[in-house]
Amino acid sequence: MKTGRRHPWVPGARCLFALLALGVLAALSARATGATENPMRVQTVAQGLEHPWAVAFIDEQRFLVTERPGRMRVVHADGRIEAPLKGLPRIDAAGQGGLLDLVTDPQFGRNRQLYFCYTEPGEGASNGTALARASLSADLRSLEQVQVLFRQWPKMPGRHHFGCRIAIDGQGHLFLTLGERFGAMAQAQQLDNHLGKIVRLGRDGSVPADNPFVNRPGARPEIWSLGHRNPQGAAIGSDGALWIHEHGPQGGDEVNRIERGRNYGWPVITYGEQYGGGTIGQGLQRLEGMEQPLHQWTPSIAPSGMAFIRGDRYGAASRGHLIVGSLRGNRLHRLVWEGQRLLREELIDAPIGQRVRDVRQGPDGWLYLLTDSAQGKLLRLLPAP
Ligand SMILES: [Ca+2]
Repeated sequence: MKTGRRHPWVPGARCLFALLALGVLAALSARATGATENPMRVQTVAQGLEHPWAVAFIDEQRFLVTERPGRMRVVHADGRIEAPLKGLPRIDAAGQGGLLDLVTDPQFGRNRQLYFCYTEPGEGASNGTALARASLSADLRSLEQVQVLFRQWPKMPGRHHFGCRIAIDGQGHLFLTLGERFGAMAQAQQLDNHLGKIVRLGRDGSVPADNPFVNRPGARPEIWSLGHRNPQGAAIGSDGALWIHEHGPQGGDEVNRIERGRNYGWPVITYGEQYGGGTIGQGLQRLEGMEQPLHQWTPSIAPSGMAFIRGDRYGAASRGHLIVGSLRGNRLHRLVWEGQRLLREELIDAPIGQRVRDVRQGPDGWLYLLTDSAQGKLLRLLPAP
């Protein structure tokens, strides 16, 4: 009997057509966003870190990790997490503030020195980003000779936009990114304060004589660039320059290559808008005398942490690629450059599952990630098998 019997091929064909249609749609949408699948895998090195913010490297077996509530710990490659180091200064850990970035000195193997930035409490309810230098004790249990090298001025009440990424260039200069503290965005355009600036210092905290505004009356001599919002990623490129990214408001997250004395525009120009909609200022995206970002993300990805791939761990073709963490998408973005021109952007498909706070390359050549949660992880990023 034929009636009532459905040919077994028919539902299979429907499924096949549906899958094909989905595949075409996925390919089109990937092309539209410039994003392609880019599989990688992750290994968990350690877990149970409370809102970890920055990772640095003692050697190939030991890490230093900051936790935003105000702790710095030694973490071992086998996953052991030590008790917090003693000797940290007072830290105002609330909102986005706390113990934030950390880098080791280029001569760390000899001098055991490191630099960290944090939210320093001030008078009343005020606070501000500060940068300190310290030595790691031989027994790895404490920080010694802690010295504050720089304090953002003015301190302000609030819990937002501390910036606080540190990078050291090939000449040994320290760069520190500083947010505009959210309530004072117009100050990012003024040279008489450190809000919304990047500063450049000697590693002893001194002001280099060739900083751009040292001879300008009323200007803060530490300033290297101005017009920033809240930069939370910084790395030195293979061109020797400082590259950063910064959070936009609603949309308009940016990648910038920082040049001496330049104005990066916030809040006069931006590709973002007010939270909930509406222009910022006059709603300008470009203005003479203000730098354009090399790349911008609208909608925002909430970038945090970045590293340029050096060496061949991920294949020679990956050298120079910029890997950016995203707090919003629980993932990584890969940016491929030709000089300062973005050739393409890809999403890295790796099972991270939490907000990415930091991205660094270790002395072993692997990239390490921190995930920002109450049970944060230190992850190692590996090529897909
Ligand atoms: Ca800008």
